[in-house]
Amino acid sequence: MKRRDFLKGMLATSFTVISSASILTPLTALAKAGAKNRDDWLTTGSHFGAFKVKRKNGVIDQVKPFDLDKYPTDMINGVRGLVYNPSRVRYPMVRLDFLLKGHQSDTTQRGDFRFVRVTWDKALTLFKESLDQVQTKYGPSGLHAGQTGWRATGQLHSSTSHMQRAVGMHGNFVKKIGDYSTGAGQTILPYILGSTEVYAQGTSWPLILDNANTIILWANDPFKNLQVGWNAETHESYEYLAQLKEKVKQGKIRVISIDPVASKTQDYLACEKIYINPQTDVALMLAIAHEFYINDLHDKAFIEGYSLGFEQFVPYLTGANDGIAKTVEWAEKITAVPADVIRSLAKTMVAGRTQMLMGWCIQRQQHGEQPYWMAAVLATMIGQIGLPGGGISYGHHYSSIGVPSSGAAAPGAFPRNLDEGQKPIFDNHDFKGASSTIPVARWVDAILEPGKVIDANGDKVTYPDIKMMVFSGNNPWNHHQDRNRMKTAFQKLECVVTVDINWTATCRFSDIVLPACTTLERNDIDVYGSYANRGLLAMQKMVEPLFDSLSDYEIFSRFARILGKEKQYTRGMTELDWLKQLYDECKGANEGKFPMPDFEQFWRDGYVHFGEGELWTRHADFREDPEINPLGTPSGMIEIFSRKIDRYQYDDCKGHPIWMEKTERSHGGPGSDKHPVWMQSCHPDKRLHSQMCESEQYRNTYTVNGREPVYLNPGDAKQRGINNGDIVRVFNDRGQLLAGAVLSENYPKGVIRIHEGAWYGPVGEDGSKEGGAKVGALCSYGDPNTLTQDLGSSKLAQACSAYTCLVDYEKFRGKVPEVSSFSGPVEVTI
Ligand SMILES: Nc1nc2c(c(=O)[nH]1)N[C@H]1C(S)=C(S)[C@@H](COP(=O)(O)OP(=O)(O)OC[C@H]3O[C@@H](n4cnc5c(=O)[nH]c(N)nc54)[C@H](O)[C@@H]3O)O[C@H]1N2
Ligand SMILES: Nc1nc2c(c(=O)[nH]1)N[C@H]1C(S)=C(S)[C@@H](COP(=O)(O)OP(=O)(O)OC[C@H]3O[C@@H](n4cnc5c(=O)[nH]c(N)nc54)[C@H](O)[C@@H]3O)O[C@H]1N2
Ligand SMILES: [Mo]
Repeated sequence: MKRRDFLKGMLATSFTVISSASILTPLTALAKAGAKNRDDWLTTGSHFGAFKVKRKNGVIDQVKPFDLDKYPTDMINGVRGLVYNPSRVRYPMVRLDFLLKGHQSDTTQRGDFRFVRVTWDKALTLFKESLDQVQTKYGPSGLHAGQTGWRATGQLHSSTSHMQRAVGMHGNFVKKIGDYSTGAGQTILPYILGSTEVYAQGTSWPLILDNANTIILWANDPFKNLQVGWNAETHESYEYLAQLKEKVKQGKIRVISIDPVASKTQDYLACEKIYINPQTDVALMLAIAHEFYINDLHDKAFIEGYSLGFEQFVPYLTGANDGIAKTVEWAEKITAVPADVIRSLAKTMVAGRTQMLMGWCIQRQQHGEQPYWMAAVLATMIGQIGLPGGGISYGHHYSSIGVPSSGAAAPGAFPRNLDEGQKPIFDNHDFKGASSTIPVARWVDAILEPGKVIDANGDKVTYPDIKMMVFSGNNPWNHHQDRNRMKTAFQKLECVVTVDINWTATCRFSDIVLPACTTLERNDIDVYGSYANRGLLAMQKMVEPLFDSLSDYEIFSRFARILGKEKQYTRGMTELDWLKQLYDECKGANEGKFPMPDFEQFWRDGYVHFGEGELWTRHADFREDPEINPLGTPSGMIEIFSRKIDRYQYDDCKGHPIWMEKTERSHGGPGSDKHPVWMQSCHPDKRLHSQMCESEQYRNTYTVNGREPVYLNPGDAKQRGINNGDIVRVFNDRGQLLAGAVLSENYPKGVIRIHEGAWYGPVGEDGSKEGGAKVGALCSYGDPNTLTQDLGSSKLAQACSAYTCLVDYEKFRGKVPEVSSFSGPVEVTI
């Protein structure tokens, strides 16, 4: 849309623009809004860690780590800014044209950021009426409320559960399967190793440290990624990483990191590194397997006793069936790992006890199933699966996996589904032939191509015709790929509702925006220590909800009241009733094993500690007796060849792992003649996805010229005339963004990094927020998903492939627009 058309649109209705600058109230004024007077230290928890807070004059003043957290993350310095920041949603708001025309609104205006403040009653009534329209006109296949995400910690206020229970009381809706994190991995591994593996507890760190001779960190940066956890973190893994660092120093354990970039973990451990061309790991793995095979280094007894299908795989390895032997020389050409290095790596891996620790990033790419499968084949050939300090793990970089679990029962949560016997108002299960569940990363495809039939994990999925979406506790305009494609898709939606704390880009592209409060503005409980399940934490309310924001429980209790179902929704219980009940149930389940005081005592103490856990080796039982303790695969064995997958007859996921070229690959691969640079959008060092980006002062500690950093190879940057601190335009045929240059030798030639979670802030050619609605608009802050590819990993998992992405970049020489991401909407009145 041209600026002129905008003005025309603006003249068509009469409203006033309230300066968007008015959103930027001074911090102290914000802080005082709705604060209460209690000045003692209180406990609470977050993905960033458990911590304590002291208030002064009813305002959050100081934050310090929880007593038991010996390795707090730097991000704790950003916690205060989660509450007090200019990006908060202050009031329920409705997009201008939606308020005027409802489901007949001009959806090309969606994203122009013009919103009108309304009351809670008005907003929730509009929400309900929209659901009525969609259920009446289209039925449940017209509504998708199934996306999930990283919400905040807390078992009671878990926001997606509230939204889904309440919306579920109105009617049925489309849901998702899988997640963005491990979509390819969690789909392939049940066929190979019998469970998702990615979310399973792993071999205890002390056993790894005592028994491993070599640790392979494959696409893995635990030192960065263990800073956050699914529950309230207490960072116990860092104690083990410190011990590992010492062992590396003493030469007792070799750690070899295989990664295209120099990671934070490499730097911390001072370990060995092998550079590999991005997206080529399967070729390296095949060459290692080939090396094992031709030198007779593989464990034939283990392969024979614990796996199936090696003999179908060997002809591919040797080239007997395709004419290409997967030799070290063959792999060197693809991976840039020298043949000698591969030979010596293969020898090292069978020389002693070798623990492979896989990161998740290499399965968020096209054919992401293959490296995970092939890594399992390598571990099988080495023959150490089930031994302490040997075998393979797919999770030691995540949420304290590998820290021995206490074994205590964890608390339950607020129910996501309807209670037994409850029925929705629109009790309709007719999805009109479409699937009621779709792969998590394929919803934008569905909006664009309703009715299309795709393959997914041995089944057919028929895309529903989605007309309305509801989001809470997730940020799809962060997590999904290819912004401009999303924009086109969103123009097809009649209504989008988002519940969030902040004016994220998802709110910007919504019609109804409802303000939730932060965890610090409500009471809750959660586990601390994530997978270690070390204890139970009281998450004590620090201040009253700011502005018009409400807790998720309160928002959806009010919504249920409008549906005439408040009692059904709340079961007649208050926030405190629920907390007490969740606590008492947990206490009951732990009776006699893990003593817990009564609720009041627990609340005063701030936590209850469950104690240490027992050491454990993954797959030890299977190793001990594969017949009594079979894996969950069809055969009960490790499946090097999967008959089941083979029968699907997919061209992009065959019966055994193979190397396949990507649609986009740097270093001479497809597409690199046009856009030569691989962009990795790894998980941020200073955020949890998009969360914490709103924490303004903390963000200012790492931004460059107010933009998200783009990490560049110094040689590549110099060739383009770029210096540290310059504003860079990164682009491809899918989109364009601005980011701030950081030159670093950690990034090799042809590789750049922009961390995911950078807030999307599109602006028009005139730099206006309104112009951000246009397809192709420039992102003023640096969201890498402006550039990524929206492509299923394969017909098997259909998972997110964000890392199959080529770009180019140049010094930005135009008029630099203001960052539009953080200052909220253009508030208008009618
Ligand atoms: N390019 C690229 N894209 C990626 C990835 C990548 O590596 N590269 N990684 C993918 C992965 S692994 C993941 S897990 C996803 C993450 O994607 P998401 O889980 O969607 O990301 P978050 O930023 O954590 O979004 C959580 C949202 O919930 C809101 N929220 C927090 N607490 C509350 C609450 O109490 N109530 C309500 N109502 N809302 C709340 C936050 O403000 C935030 O907007 O991103 C995926 N996308
Ligand atoms: N600080 C912080 N920690 C987090 C999160 C966060 O947002 N912030 N998010 C959490 C979540 S939801 C998830 S899913 C996990 C994500 O965990 P991962 O997906 O494992 O994490 P990443 O840091 O994205 O990537 C890990 C490493 O993989 C490397 N890599 C990328 N592509 C390739 C490749 O083709 N080959 C090889 N060999 N290496 C490659 C990267 O250079 C990087 O060093 O992290 C969790 N931990
Ligand atoms: Mo994730």
